[in-house]
Amino acid sequence: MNTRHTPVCIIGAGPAGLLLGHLLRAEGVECVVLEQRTPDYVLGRIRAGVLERITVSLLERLGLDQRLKAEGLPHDDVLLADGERLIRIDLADLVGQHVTVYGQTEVTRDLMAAAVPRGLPVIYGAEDVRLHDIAGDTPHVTYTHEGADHRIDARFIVGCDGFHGPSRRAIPVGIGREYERVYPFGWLGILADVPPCGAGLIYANHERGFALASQRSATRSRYYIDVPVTEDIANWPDDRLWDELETRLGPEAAATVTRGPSIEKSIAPLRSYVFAPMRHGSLLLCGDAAHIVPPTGAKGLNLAASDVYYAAEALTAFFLRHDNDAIPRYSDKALNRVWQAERFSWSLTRLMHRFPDDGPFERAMQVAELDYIATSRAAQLSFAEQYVGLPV
Ligand code: RFL
Ligand code: PHB
Repeated sequence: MNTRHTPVCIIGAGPAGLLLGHLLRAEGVECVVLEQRTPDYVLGRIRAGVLERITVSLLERLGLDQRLKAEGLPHDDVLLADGERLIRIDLADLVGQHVTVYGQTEVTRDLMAAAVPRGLPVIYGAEDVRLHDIAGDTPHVTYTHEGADHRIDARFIVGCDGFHGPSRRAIPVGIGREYERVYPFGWLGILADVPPCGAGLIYANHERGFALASQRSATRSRYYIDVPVTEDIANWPDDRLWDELETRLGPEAAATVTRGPSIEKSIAPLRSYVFAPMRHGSLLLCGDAAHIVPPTGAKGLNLAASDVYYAAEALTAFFLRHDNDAIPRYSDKALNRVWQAERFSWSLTRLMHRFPDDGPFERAMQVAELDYIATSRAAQLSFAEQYVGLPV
């Protein structure tokens, strides 16, 4: 068994794990990141696209924002379509902020490229990662790598290993509580190298279902529609998907859609989930390891970034200022923002999707809420404040 010691062992090299690793390294706190997959596999996952201020500011703070500044697309507004009209929420006018469209893949690529130059050790292909003795002050992690057994002794372990990783599961049953809502549909996404729809970011609630128009760059589009969670992707050849998207987005937006062959197409189930508390003993959880939001509010990656902000703050207070109170405060601070984002994502999902069990009353509630948003500056302000992200 090869054993090494490090103050912080981070499990998972997705955006949360890499961002935390860089923030700790920048403060001089040593850490090691363990990732079960290969770099190519991690970069192959097409996920988030909309960055809030907190995510952008952490990349700025690390000086890893050159490509983001050059290629990220600031969006001053977001649109809600209800089959008849386009309701424009002017983020810049309402709250003086914008969101930035820059793919999660690109964020991860930038963080990955800086790891070696900045001395952040990331071990890819770490198999059978297990957490031990997390309740006390001397936890350790075991794993195998290229056939050999390894052990890392750490003062803290941070679980950034996503919803299916081993960290959250290492917490004994009965210590935490799970809050969950599973939705009866998934999002069928398509990525295509065609110019994006001219109207910008549009969330549409059409009688045939939900649609979202987004983008990755001036030449790459990302669209979604909702489908039953049991749907087989083989039923959705590109032409059928483009037809359905155009119908659901409505004629005004559809007129600016450019079609093209898909370069990626997949179905993602929708779920709301929170595990609380987000710390047990020497284990802290960050990002999807602790919570999932439906993608409707574009909050998942941004919540991972705010968790990491709080975790880095607590860990640096512990190691650099010998402040023993910061770690116990981590979970409450992080959860405060998590619950706000959970509520927003859940309510936007409720507003913009046709649920199979909904009747005329539920539909009337959607129409009333969309009318309120369309006509009230106060309603738009509330939406905008949450869409650009509440302060950390
Ligand atoms: P990740 O990205 O899942 O990374 C976890 C990492 O841990 C590794 N891992 C392990 N490593 C070692 N040992 C093990 N046993 C391990 N098990 C797992 C994994 O291989 C992986 O590398 O979690 P992280 O870092 O917390 O990041 C969270 C985000 O990825 C996620 O919240 C977002 O993608 C959600 N999301 C969106 N978020 C936004 O903020 N804005 C968006 O516009 C947005 N759109 C989306 C989304 C998610 C989607 N899907 C597919 C769920 C759109 C979609 C369709
Ligand atoms: C995306 O571009 O992938 C995207 C945009 C907005 C969302 C979710 C995903 O709410």
